Amino acid sequence: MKMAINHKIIKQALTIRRVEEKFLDLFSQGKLNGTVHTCVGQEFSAMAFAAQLEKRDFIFSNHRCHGHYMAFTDDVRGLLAELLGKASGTSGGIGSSQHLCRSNFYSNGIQGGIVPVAAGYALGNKLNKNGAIGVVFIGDGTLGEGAL
Ligand SMILES: Cc1ncc(C[n+]2csc(CCOP(=O)(O)OP(=O)(O)O)c2C)c(N)n1
Repeated sequence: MKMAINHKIIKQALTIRRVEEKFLDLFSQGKLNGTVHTCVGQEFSAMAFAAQLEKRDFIFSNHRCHGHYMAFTDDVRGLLAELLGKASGTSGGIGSSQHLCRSNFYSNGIQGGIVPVAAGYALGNKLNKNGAIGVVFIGDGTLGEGAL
């Protein structure tokens, strides 16, 4: 089977990798505001999901949310500023790595906590009849935690 190469997706996945590597570097220098969990190796899953979504759709992500955020919002500068604790960051510089909130994207590091929140958000959307799709990202280590 012949597969088309989508250069835009590859470029964005490489951007995600570079940003994550930069975060690891900055963290080891003690320059980040808070902790950092990267999504190195998971860049294409972020791109694959984001490519299927529209602006009205929404994502809830977990502690490894940077790639999902960049893929969905394209807001690399906001993410960089956020982890550096700057007011221009995604969450005003106070949320840091795990608490991103902008343009229908939300993240939280409490394992098992985002699924019921996303379900409530989806219910609100359903009541509004806007037809939005919601995606929740969890890892296998989250199964058995909280409402899961
Ligand atoms: C309620 C809760 N308990 C414990 C933790 C600590 N914790 C952080 S990451 C993690 C494991 C996550 O595993 P997984 O979802 O598979 O993601 P991975 O980090 O392995 O990619 C745990 C238990 C947490 N964040 N929230």
